[in-house]
Amino acid sequence: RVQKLPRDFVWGGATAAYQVEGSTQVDGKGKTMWDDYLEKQGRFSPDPASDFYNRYPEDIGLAKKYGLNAVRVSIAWTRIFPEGYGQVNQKGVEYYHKLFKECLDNGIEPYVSLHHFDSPKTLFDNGDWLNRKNIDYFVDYAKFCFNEFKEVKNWFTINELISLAYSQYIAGTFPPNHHFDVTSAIQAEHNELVAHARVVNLYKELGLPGRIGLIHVIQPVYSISTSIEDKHAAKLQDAFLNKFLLDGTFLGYYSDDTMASINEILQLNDARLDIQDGDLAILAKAASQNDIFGLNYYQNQFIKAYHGESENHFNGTGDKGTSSFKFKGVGETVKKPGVPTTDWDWNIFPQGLYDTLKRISHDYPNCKTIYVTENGLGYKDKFVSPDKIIDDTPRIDFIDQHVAALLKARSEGVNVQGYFVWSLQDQFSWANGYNKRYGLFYVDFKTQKRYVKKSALWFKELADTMNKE
Ligand code: BGP
Repeated sequence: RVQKLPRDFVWGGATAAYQVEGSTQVDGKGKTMWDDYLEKQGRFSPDPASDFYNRYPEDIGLAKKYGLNAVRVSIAWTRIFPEGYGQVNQKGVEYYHKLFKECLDNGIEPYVSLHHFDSPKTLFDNGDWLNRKNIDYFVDYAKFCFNEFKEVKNWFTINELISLAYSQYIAGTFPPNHHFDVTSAIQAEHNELVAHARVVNLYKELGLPGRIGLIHVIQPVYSISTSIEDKHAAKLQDAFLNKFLLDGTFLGYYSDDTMASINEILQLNDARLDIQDGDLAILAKAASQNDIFGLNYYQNQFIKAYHGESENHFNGTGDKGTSSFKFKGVGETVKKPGVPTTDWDWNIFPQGLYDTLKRISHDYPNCKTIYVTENGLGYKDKFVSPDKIIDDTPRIDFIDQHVAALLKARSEGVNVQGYFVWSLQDQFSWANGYNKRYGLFYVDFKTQKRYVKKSALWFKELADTMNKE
């Protein structure tokens, strides 16, 4: 068990605008790529989600009461620019000023992302990140936010570039639901990296006093066996999921080793990547200018070689054992006996967090200060009665093991300064809906009442150890 947190450790809870705010159609908000899609799909609605648009004072109050000193929130691009560009929506601007004030008045530091999976519909319809014009619009939006929200001192450009590209174009679980469209996936990642880098360069040119970075989710990939074939599969999958993006962010170029793997994947899948003149200079300039890195970590992957046609099944319902993923010429994800999994088939593997922290600090000296910006357990929490604390012991065990892995890496010199649990309160999950809960606080989505879970009490206990000798 973790006994004590380091002095001045950032101890936070994470949210994302579209997953908590609700109020998707009010006060001038523009549509995102999700609104019509979810309505048509008919499985679940993003309204009212956790009604954070109205109930943020209550949730920030809970955060404070249970010892948190930071929250991650994102700005909904379409509250600021309903069309993605052009006319500013003043009501959206006011909302975020109020939210940040509420945080700061309560001693909670807001860590703010500009893009968390919620592309404006107008831009999405024109190709989203595959359209280079999107990069310009994103830079304009970022510039507006930097000038407007001076109270924010910690910025992240984009959340989880791989998850967005992968879910949109490989797994097919986010709109526009392409399957194994490798060209689009790799191109979207590259274009998002350029967008991130341009925003970082702009932030530094403006001489702003805060810190800026981006967030990657890392899924470390382990070969299931010692065979040369399986090890090669793991190397390819790692390049595709992790190394391409880490190189682009912190080296400012894609190393020969990375490109050898990426080119092999592209060739096998009849795909290509277009790097335009000037892109690499932009990446190179930004690489050493990131102040902070947000690492999201949930799980690792075990891989074995696979040469058949690509196919996958996504477990978005919590029916254990139903997921599968086979990527032509790359590999197939497999389970490893002895490694527990969640109901959604995610491995529970804290060692992967330790390995990832060590790897990044070793391989990427430009990555100076790390925060674990998401980690947590999707779980079917059971509500018993209003006066009973909800028992989520498996979540406490999960967080405890991961914080221990973080502190071990830190004790060995990795500069990791904080931990944000996913998530602050129960919220909407993109491809899973509402039965996959992550919060420290239970939300009854019908009444919007909040109830404390055992994990919140545990969080508070550890918070109290922070600044004691
Ligand atoms: C990350 C995202 C979050 C969040 C979380 C849990 O990839 O940044 O937005 O949803 O994963 O994932 P899920 O909701 O699919 O269980």
